[in-house]
Amino acid sequence: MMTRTKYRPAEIERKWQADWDSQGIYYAKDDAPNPNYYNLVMLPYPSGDLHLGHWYNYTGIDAHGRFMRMRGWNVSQPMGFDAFGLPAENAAIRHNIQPRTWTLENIERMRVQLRKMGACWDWPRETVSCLPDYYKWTEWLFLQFYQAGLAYRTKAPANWCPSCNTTLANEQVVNGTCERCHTLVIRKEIDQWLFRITKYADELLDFSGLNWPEKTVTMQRNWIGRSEGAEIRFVLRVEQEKVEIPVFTTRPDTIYGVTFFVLAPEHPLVGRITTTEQQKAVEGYVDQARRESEIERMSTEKEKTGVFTGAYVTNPVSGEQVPIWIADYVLMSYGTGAVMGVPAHDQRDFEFARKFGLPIRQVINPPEEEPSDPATWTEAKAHYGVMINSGPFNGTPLEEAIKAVTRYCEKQGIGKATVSYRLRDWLVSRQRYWGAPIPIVYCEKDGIVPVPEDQLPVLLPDEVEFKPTGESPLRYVSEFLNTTCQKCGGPATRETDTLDTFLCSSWYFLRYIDPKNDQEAWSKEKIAKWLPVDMYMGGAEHAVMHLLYARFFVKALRDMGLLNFNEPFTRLYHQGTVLGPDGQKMSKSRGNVVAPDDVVDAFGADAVRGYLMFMGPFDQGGPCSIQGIEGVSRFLNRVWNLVQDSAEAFSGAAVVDTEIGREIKRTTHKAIKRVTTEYEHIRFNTALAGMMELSNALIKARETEAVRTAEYRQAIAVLLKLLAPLAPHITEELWHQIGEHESIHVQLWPIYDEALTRDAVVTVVVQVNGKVREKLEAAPDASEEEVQALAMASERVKANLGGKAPKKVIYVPGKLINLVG
Ligand code: ANZ
Repeated sequence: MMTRTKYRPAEIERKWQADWDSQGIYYAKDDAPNPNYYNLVMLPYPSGDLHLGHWYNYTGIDAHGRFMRMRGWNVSQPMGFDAFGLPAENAAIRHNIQPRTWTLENIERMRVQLRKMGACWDWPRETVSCLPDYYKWTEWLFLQFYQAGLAYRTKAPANWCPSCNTTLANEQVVNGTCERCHTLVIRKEIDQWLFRITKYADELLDFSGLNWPEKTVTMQRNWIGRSEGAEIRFVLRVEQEKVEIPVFTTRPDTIYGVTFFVLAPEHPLVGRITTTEQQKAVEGYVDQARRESEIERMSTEKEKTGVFTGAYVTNPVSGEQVPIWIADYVLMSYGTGAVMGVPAHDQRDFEFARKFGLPIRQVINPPEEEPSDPATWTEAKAHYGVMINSGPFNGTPLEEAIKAVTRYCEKQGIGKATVSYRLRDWLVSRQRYWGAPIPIVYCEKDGIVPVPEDQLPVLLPDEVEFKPTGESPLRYVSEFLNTTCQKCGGPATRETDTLDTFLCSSWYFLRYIDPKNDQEAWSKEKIAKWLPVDMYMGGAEHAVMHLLYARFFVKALRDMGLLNFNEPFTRLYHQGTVLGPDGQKMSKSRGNVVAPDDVVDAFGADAVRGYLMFMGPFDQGGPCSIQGIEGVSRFLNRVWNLVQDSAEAFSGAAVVDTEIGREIKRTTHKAIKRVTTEYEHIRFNTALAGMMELSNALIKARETEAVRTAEYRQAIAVLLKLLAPLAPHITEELWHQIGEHESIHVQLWPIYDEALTRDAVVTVVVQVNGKVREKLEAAPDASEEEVQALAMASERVKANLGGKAPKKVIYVPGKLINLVG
């Protein structure tokens, strides 16, 4: 006989966490007999504290991982730290602490917090990107990209944050400002390293076979921004010399509507073509444009600005001369940096022409419309249509127009069909200390020389001084900087920029599979056992950067022969966002932060986990409420008491084969079916609702004879198993209390009998002309036709109807059928 004890989460949670750790039940073997399931969550940055958002994300992956384990998969759910990056360096500048010390201390604190969640982390696979045994291979990968021609160095304009004193990737510029400090980003030309992601633009647009949120796929598509169109060369003479300026256009069919021409202010020809009279105005404008970010320049809200260069260019198709302007709405980084201005059919050009009094000429007539005077228009007509005012092309129908003009240009040798992408090459160098060193040296004689692989890693020196100079602090560490050239033995200097942390996080999921390998980055055989990742969970904010880079990495490494699959993440899931109790984003300044440590201390990890998953649909998130946590905590207490009070069920002989037992069995199987389906679809909230229903039914049954049936026993065991993925500690404890010796987390998921999930049969009374003649059993949802057929099968009923079909049938579903003869 068990004596009833109180549910004390703190005690049992600590106890079971230690037990699981010591047995290593969550450490996946590579050669388990059951199939492998790679259950991955985006690794955290070691900021020092797990917040409730982390808990939300990690409980979701953990509940899913545990569910899959119990369904027979060999699940690996690794954890690690994306440990290079700016905050550590900023802390170093602010508090005079070595970034490594700051980072490793934070990691230690977070490991403790991660253990408190009771998640099934596969700890032996842990990787920390700032440690030499990891970044050695980041460096090695850089060299592989370099040798494959996918890493190159060039002088190019970079987004530059004047406050952080560093370059930023396009993705790190938010509304024209630095994503970290919100300072306005400017553009600056410096030598930098880039990865040729654009080579994979087309393949990255192919998402076939991936189970990814549609929204993320769309965001990646837009980010890559593939446009089909044509490049057409306009011509001008500069001091007798013929100069050709290509434009990229998606609408060659509008070529007769070109009334002006626009160059990006940074276009290399601007200086050459500008007339003396216009020089001052042009220089002033160029200067001003340099201070603006690309995002600002592209804004559709911004009033159009621009300056006439004094030069004219010839439209190679119509032969017409049009003025050349410069304007900031044309970007140097897209297409060719030059645009043919068609104000009648392009909104930006329309606004520009209106602002500067340039002519607007309609050359496309949308279907079912009459041409009209552009002076009366309030906006451009961007639709496709029949070509008009277009010389020999007049009347070309909409379907033909683009092709016809493109073909003409190709024949004349003045242009060609082409594809343009928004995607730019990935800028990977940072003028920072706290990142993986770029394994390159510069020699006066031999130029760029890669560090030989057997000399990796290039170690980050510990002794550095942090000054926000805009240059990497490594530049001032002479022992690091000065080295010898591997080719000529002469003096050389090391690259002092370090790698963007997005590079470290583009391959960590490969290293998890073989984290201790000191001979190679990974063993291909081991990788083949686990990858691609079966489930990847993380925030939707990573839709373009991390998730695109990781896909690029896998494709590039495949082409280098280092991997043999095409996509890193087969299934992607974005959890929602947990908000403060006031429905606002949690922030210290709002004072609405719910700290996981506090609520875990008060209610236990299981209640917090359960609550987070019960709060609402997992992909939506929502406001967090303490009352909500209390509610789930009460539920767990009810389960605790239910199991403890069921002692009788687990002692003595069970009563078998009673109606009451069968009823419990049906309830149980229905619950298994419902909860299983909900878990399969990552609907933890409704899964938990199903468990609550089952526990309520069992609480009721406890008051009856049912408590002594074998089915009741089974039902309790089932309830614990269903709950185990969400509340791993309490279920483990109760599982042992009911006499089991092996962990509940290595048990198999309960299976249900479909037949038992249907409701029991009901008894239907059969009347003939109002008199009871028969009773029959039918499914409660049986239709009138089915019940009538069953009734007519009875000899008694047939006899009472005189062998005829009834004239009229009255059916009360599940209860009575009256056949009137
Ligand atoms: C003439 C034209 C007529 C255009 C028309 C559009 C409509 P997407 O679809 O985004 O690829 N463009 C080309 N290069 C540009 C640059 N560097 N900066 C700003 N705009 C640029 O856009 C392609 C269109 O954007 C091109 O087609 C060009 O304007 C403009 F009725 O050419 B179009």
